[in-house]
Amino acid sequence: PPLDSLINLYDFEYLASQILTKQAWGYYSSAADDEVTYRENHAAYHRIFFKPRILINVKECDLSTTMLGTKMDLPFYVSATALCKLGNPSEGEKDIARGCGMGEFNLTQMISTLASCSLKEIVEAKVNDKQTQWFQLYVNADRKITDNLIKNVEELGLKAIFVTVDAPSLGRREKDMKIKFDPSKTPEITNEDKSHKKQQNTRGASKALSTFIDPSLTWNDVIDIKKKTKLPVVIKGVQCTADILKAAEIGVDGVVLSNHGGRQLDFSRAPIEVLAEAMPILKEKGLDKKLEVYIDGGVRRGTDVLKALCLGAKGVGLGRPFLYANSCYGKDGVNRLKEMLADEIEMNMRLLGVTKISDLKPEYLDMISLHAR
Ligand code: FMN
Repeated sequence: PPLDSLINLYDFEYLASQILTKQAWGYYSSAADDEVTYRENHAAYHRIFFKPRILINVKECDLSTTMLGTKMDLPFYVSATALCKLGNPSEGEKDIARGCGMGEFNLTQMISTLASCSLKEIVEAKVNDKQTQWFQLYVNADRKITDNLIKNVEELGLKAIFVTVDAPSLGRREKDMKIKFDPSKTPEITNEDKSHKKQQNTRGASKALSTFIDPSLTWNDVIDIKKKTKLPVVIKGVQCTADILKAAEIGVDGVVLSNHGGRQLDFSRAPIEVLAEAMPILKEKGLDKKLEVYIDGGVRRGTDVLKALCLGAKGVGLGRPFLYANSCYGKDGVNRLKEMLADEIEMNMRLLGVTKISDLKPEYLDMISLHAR
């Protein structure tokens, strides 16, 4: 169908379910076990309501904000997803870079360690020099590989490192497991060694990728990474207040509240619930100024983004929606999805009676039902 006949993020998902290969759909859409957390990530947003203000001049509305010291046009970003070539075989992550830089707004792209284009290719695919890219780091058991990656990331001008910590082993993703992993049909991972290519006959792409990740990672490794780079370091995959406080203590620049889109521990709580619990505590301790809090998982509407921002998130990440848009329409799909979400955010900000991101506050929310799971 023509791209302009799609009107929301769910339309991309439905189309992807119809046209992607079984392997791509299985890997992209799957989540852990019974997928309870996957559903809850989005469902939790449905238990928060707004308290809009009236009779405010909302003619001019500004979506720009700052993340990790960089000015951003939009308060959301593309979160890291492995293997973008499964759905967009020729262009993969490069088309995400292009779509992010097209049109009125630049969007930030977080690039996965398990990307299927080389980091250099993805950086060179940017279409204007105001675009920001971040790097998502899986720490390899061989720390030399990790050190080289970090050096490469700095040289190529990426703006931050997000260390993923919620995947000491990969969750049980049964949709993906049902499809036998065929190395010859799977795009190369270009940033790392090629050990997954030797993995014959494993069940699913996830299982094959898991060889990259060091399960012995601890807080000390993150402290080491922080020492090794001048770039901001953010811990991705934090799931409770105690760990946010610990992250602040070791001096990282931020955390992403995330359960990996429900792909890891099933029955992890929705990140929006963790955010609602943690922010008042961080504010009370004055740590909200020291540490930026990001969130991802289940974000599918402009109103989801607004709720997270009201609760104090600095930025909101989306994974699958961009994979689907990129798989169905390449860079144009990525750009369209970005515009759709920007439009939804802008329109709903007006209806809420707010004209800039920094004015979004918990006072605009009714949280009474959040815990009524
Ligand atoms: N997170 C990482 O930190 N590194 C990855 O390589 C990575 N690959 C992913 C691959 C797929 C197919 C999906 C769906 C998610 C992946 N994630 C990865 C998690 C995303 O960064 C993000 O946390 C999650 O997708 C957010 O949930 P959403 O898909 O509901 O937006």
